[in-house]
Amino acid sequence: MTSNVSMKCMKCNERAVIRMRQHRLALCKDHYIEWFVQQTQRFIEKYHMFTRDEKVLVAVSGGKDSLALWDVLWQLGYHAEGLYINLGIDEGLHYSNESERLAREFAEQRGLVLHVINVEQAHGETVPEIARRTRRGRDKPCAVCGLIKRHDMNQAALELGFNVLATAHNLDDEVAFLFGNVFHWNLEQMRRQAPILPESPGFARKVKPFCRFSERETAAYSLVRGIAYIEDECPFAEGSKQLIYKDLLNRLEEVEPGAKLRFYLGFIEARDSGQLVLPREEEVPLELHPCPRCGQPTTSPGLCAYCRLFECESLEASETQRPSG
Ligand code: Q46
Ligand code: ZN
Ligand code: ZN
Repeated sequence: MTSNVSMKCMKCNERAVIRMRQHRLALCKDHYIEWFVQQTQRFIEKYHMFTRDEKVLVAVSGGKDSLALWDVLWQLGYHAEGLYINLGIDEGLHYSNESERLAREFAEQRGLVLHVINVEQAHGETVPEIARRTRRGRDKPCAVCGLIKRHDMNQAALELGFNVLATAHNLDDEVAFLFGNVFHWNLEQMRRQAPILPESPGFARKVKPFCRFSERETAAYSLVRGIAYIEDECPFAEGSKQLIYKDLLNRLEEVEPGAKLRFYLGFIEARDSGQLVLPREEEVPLELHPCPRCGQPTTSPGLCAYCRLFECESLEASETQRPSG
């Protein structure tokens, strides 16, 4: 959004509400909504994410990106239902309960179906409580939280009969993730990072229809559509490496508009065309078998990392499930 009141929409000459330097485009409210919805449809088709015959489960956090994604898919006429996972992060801020309230309100206003998983009701402990029992989660619950979310989202998609799981990762998320992977030479993660991860036995297809929109663009869409979303960040996000990378990349974008999009698309193109060669799946064999407790595929010889979280008091949640990317 911009405070430049004299700027005009390039389609109708009305007052523009946003100027996107990287696209050389300024648009009024109505034309911005139209552009944003059409672009999403273009990305869905370009990356063969899903068709109108498929049911899509949208992972909803109550934040601007995920509610915007659900709103756009609803406007485009897709069969999209929501999934909210209440993590029990309520210390001080009532973050989880407030975001659940906003997700429910959004769904009710549009007559949409929202599925809710409550971690504390399911396991008798909140995510921060579960994390505190593990070595990796003692200081910060994010690794354990990510493991729980990935597991629950995939399981819910399969059990509810959805073969497509949509998340609202935006360009800023993707570029920060890519930057971190390059910085640490995490080739395995670089191989998997993509707008779409095809389904495989035991795993739903994962798609990211907003991967080419900047955070500023998704925020502007939510604002002009009047979507009520949780504005607070999760309290545990503070000081994360992802936020530091985002800050660095935003500074770069200021002096070089379009740098983030070029970095992301350049990587995807170089990898997918074979110019950039990363280890292929066959060279990194992963023997998957169903977890005896939850049935989800795992590389672990016994219970999967998720089920081991609930086994005993001090287990380390090693990463044995396929990362969601
Ligand atoms: S919700 Fe969970 Fe995030 Fe909060 S505890 Fe960390 S991983 S920051 S996306
Ligand atoms: Zn206009
Ligand atoms: Zn399991």
